[in-house]
Amino acid sequence: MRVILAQPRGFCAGVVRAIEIVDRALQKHGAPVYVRHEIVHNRHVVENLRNKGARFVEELDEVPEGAVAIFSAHGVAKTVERAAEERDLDVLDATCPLVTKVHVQGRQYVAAGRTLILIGHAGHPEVEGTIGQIPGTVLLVQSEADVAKLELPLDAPLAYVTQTTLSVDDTRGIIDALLKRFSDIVGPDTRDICYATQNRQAAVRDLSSQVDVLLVVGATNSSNSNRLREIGSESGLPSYLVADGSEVKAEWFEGAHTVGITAGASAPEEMVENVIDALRALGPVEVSTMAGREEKVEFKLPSKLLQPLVAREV
Ligand code: 0CH
Ligand code: SF4
Repeated sequence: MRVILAQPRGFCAGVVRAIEIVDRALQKHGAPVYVRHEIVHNRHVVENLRNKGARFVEELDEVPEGAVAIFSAHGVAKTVERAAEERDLDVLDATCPLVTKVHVQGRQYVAAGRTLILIGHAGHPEVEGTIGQIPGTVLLVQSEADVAKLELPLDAPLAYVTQTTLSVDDTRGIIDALLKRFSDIVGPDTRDICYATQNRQAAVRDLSSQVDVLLVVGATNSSNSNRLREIGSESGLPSYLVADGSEVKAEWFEGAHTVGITAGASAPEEMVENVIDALRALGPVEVSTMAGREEKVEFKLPSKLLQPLVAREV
């Protein structure tokens, strides 16, 4: 069997930064440090940090007063920031700077007197965070059909922003529907969909034309990983989302000569290797990587973590 790896795949700059923040917080403060929500949507990443002393909670009332609390890469609402202040928590914010950029953009549109529409998936933590970062009403739109249901004057001053990990193609359709229906609407095109999401989607579309089966390494609650699997399916390929090699099933590869593998922005490369090992258990495998775009994006750590780390007394 031939295996072709997508390029780029796996960790993005926001995920690298978020994990580094938890690691450095543990080195600086010692265990435990508290992380609100999975730092990124990946069980292996979470388990690894838990073993080092991170404690994962869903809400801040589970964090003792005065403790170190880290916000996940997906961002949080203003109410969460305020709750952290009230509990006197030592906050480290691992919100991806590209998610924060959307928050800032949304607030600017509202300050300019526009009603804000957020294109995204209901219930996703990034969507809850973005809605909660904008003063006033934010209207959530999940599909082109939702655009038709918006009860707004057709000439109302509107603006839109998007979740960072959506399908570029679906979002384009929703934006076109908004521009067609409303006469005074502004927004950032599909550029709120971050560089990593866009690059991984473009690579997997390219890869889909070269393989018989597609495996996406990622978690079921990872938005960007699900979008990669959908692109495989839309290209007519049997496409499967797997957390690791233990979920790979032999029957998926009957009659297949070439398997494509990509990984969501929150999936560690070790899990890609683990999936390749699972394929090796089925028969000989020849692995190559497609030619693809090189990514050089890096984000700065919070200034609190930039001081050189001094060895802690034990
Ligand atoms: O794709 P989603 O947003 O579900 O998140 P993830 O899988 O944790 O990947 C990292 C992206 C975090 C925020 O953009
Ligand atoms: Fe940031 Fe994009 Fe990665 Fe999300 S997927 S953490 S927005 S770089």
